[in-house]
Amino acid sequence: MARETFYITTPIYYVNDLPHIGHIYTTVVADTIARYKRMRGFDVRFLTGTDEHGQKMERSARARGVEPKALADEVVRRYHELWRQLEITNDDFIRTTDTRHHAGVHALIARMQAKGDIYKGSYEGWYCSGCEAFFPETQLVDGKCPDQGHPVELLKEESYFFRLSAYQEPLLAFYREHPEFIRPGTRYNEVVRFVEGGLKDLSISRATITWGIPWPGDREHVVYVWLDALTNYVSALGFGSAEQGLYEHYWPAALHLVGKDILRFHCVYWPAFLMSAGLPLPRQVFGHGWWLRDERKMSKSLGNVVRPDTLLERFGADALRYFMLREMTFGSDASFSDEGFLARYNADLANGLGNAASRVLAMVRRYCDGRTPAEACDDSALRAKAEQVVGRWRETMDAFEFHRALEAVWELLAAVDAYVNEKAPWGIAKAEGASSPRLQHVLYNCLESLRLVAVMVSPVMPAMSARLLAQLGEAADAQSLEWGGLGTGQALGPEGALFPRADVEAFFSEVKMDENKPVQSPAPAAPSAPAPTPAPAAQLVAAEPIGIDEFARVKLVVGTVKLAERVPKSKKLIRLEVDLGEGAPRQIVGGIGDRYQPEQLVGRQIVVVANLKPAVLMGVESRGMLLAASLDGAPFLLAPDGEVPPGTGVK
Ligand code: ME8
Repeated sequence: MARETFYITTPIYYVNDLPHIGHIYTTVVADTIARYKRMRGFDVRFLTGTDEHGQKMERSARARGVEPKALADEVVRRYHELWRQLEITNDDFIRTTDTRHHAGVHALIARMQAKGDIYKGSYEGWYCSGCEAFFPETQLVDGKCPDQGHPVELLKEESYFFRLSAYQEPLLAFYREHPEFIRPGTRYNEVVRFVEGGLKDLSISRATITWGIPWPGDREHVVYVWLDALTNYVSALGFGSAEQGLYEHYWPAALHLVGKDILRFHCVYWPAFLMSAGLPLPRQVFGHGWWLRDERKMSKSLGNVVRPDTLLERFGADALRYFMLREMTFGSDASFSDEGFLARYNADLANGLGNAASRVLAMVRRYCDGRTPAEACDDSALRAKAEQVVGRWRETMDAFEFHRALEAVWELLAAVDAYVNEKAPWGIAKAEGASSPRLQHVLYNCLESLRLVAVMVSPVMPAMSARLLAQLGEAADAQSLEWGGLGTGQALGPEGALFPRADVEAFFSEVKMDENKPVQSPAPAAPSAPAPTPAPAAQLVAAEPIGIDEFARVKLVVGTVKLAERVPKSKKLIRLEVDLGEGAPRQIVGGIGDRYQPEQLVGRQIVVVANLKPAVLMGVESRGMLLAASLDGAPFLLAPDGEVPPGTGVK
């Protein structure tokens, strides 16, 4: 029998700036659902990608002096890298600059034209380039865009229009017949109210920008970026091309996963376009909440985003994925903070999961010679608890209640702990010897519970799940959720802490150092003339120009490193004693220990900011800062081109 298909998509992300935690969130949730559905036997297709056209992109590229496509290529490279690090299992990655996508957009427009839904007119009104959306004057809030408070500008241009007004009633009828189309329920009500309020025809072309898909048959216009972008969901399946097999197999989508900021585009415009084109509508749009910082949505335009690099680098993809799914009630807003992350990391992962696993595994090594007990045991309260948790996990995963699914799994971990305390295997070993069947049964029950935990967390923490399964001697992709699946008498795999405890103090002092570095934004160098060699992963510093006087206030000097040693308990920090020609050497702490060994530094000349206010880093005072080029977070020390006396000025 053919397996049921499950086509899941994320929004395609703008490439005017680097990805942040919000983009990661949607993509990680989509990946978790895709992995879960695959586990449940669905024929899954998972799409993500990038939205590369439009006014915002055209302007961002212009401001950096580069071509939009070059900026897009650079940011897309970062997206690919990030999705690889986060173990995202997308089957395809669509870019709206792909030729296959253009074909899909033209095919959709042709169908809408054939239906008589497109006409030419003149648009006059307000446009928000932050949201790439038109707003009637009555909707503006304090003269700004009502959705996100971006500035708006008055547009007056010739435009093609889509008869959106004709779809008000069909849309309302569709929502009534398919209440599951919009989730969660509160968002369903918002959308219905919005449509009941009346729909105006929608401008779907732009004549004053050029960075877009040319309007079919009219070179003066490009396609409005949202009509362009939404079509990705079908163009990625080959809609509009000669090869439509994937489209026929997977469309309509089972789930468009989006943030609540773009619900209207997905629940009003997109179904109306599809109705006009005579194509089936997606089965569900889920609008999740926002990660907030200081009570405001984190967004590139607001400049308050959390970039994932530090957390990912220090704690790995699994920890970040876990935090996001456990902390946010899917559908509601939540606050993102490093403190919150570290607290959960230590409590749930290092302590809860890590300790339970290492405690049980250590006993099996000790009492069972490092092999799973030879005999399974059926009758225990732990088995009843595990089966109840598996049931709840399935129900809550099916309902996309990830935090509750994880809560259930952690209940099982707590039950394992309580069971160990109650049964006291060490007591049994003492009284009855290590070969006691009772001892073997108790340990089997604990191991089997851990195996179920590993399988249940696999959609969220794939790498950790594989590691724990390997430690239990199981295949890394074992998936059975039936009690008793653990092999008997099999050798345990390699030891090792699943999540080493985080030193919160060390983390914050190192992060503070990183924050002193300038914020970088992507921009390929060499604007127009082709460079003979490609510019290195070029990132221009987005900074305000300063005068020479301001620069002169920074005292840069050359110093010779006399001593270098690691700061205890820190991965990155190295304490240096540097001769700056002042008599006594200066103590400077640098975050360069990832790339340099202390012994490589002694005798070397470096460049130092000599008049920086002293700072204390992990308890060590630093009286200056060394300079290094930073490539993807890795430091490359700066030095003069030939040896100069210590204290020589740099200008
Ligand atoms: O809107 N919290 O792209 P975009 C949670 N190109 N999720 C967030 C978030 C936050 N603070 N900020 C962003 C676009 N997101 C269009 C989409 S689709 C045809 C075109 C996530 O780069 C969330 O999924 O602005 C949101 O919908 C998406 O990023 C917006 O990304």
